[in-house]
Amino acid sequence: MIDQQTTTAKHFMEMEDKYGAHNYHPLPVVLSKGEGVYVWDVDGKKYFDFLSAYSAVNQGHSHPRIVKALTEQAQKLALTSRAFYNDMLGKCEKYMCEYFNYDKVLMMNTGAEANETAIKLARKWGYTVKGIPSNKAVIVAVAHNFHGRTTTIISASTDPLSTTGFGPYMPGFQVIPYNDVEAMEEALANPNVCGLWMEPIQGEAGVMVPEHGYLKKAEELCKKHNVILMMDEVQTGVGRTGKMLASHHEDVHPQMLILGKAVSGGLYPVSAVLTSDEIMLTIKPGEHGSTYGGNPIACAVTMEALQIILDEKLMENAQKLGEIFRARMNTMIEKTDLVNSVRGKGLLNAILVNDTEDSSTAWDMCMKLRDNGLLAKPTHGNIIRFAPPLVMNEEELHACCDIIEKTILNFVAE
Ligand code: IF1
Repeated sequence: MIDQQTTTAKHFMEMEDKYGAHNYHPLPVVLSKGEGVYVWDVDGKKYFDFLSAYSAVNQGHSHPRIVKALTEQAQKLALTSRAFYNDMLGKCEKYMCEYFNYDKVLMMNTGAEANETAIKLARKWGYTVKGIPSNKAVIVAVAHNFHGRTTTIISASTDPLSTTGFGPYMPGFQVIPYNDVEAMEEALANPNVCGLWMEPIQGEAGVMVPEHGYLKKAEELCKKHNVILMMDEVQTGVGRTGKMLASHHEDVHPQMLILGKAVSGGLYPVSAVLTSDEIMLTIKPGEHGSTYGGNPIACAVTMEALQIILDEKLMENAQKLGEIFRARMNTMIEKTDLVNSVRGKGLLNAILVNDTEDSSTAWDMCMKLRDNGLLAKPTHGNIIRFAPPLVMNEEELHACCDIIEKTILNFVAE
């Protein structure tokens, strides 16, 4: 089938190909406008966004309240660095600590930086409070994790795509199987372990939801062995799974919470680590920082983005629409053998395509979805992640399910 891309779109794709790093393989669509649950391409075609920039746009594209907060602050005071105080950081720190119920917050910019900060805090606490011998601290990670792309973070990765060709790797990480309590109990008994580092639902791994009770067991074992539970909620947090945090599905309050993406509603890069005084105060002045971390614009945007989650009841909406979505997908799955299953919580879901990981079936399905007005992208080979903005309404969700059902049921593997 002749690709529907026009010369305009091809022009933009060719520029990226010629002048940009080839570190992504984007779906061939060139976007130029976003509003709420919709994006438009350069030819004016409208799409439902079913990826939400990997769950950074929970509040919808260019939410007017966040745009207003960003532009007003930008016209007042954008960046002071932390060399001086300003009238926004303390306000935002107070807001976030009360919002998530922690003593202190350290603001950074990207999810990777927040995870790097979490590693440094856990190690520092391990040495100065738990009494682990110098340079012997171990952080336990779980297989198929994704926490970012830095050389330290990938040192705990089990994904060859993340690790191959980027060694030598940072020592001090032990990887155990995900969703395996026995392996966890054994690993945490090591007195040199300072942290257990995980996602409550593994996004990149293909929306892997652990069995109920796994997170609560992790919290209990961390308390038993005096280990910090470092919960990466960069992708699952801020209402995405139908609760403020995915941890809340098991009433878990992680000792250390790692946030990013939707904490700033897709308008500005903001990330954060929240934890107790005992842990946070192990880092002293001059031992960690960032030029842009917690700048006035970041603060204005973050407070507005988080308030919107509450004001527009986006957690509740994600819970309700997620149940409808999975029910619709299960009805579709009964009519085809092209898709095996649907899984997820709230509006973080994925379908498992009935083909091998290295097949192009999931990709080809996403291309047809694009033609039919819905944008999504496979994670690993045969898994398609579906994660629309949480501002979607029921009518729009059913329209999206109609598109997905029509596309899948008419799909002919090429
Ligand atoms: C890419 C994945 C998703 C994350 C969790 C930390 C980070 C991420 C749980 C780092 C970032 C993004 C990064 C982006 C694609 C996307 C992604 F496929 F990479 F894994 F969503 F699943 N913790 N995830 O999901 O945050 O530094 O990017 O701000 O790197 O390709 P970041």
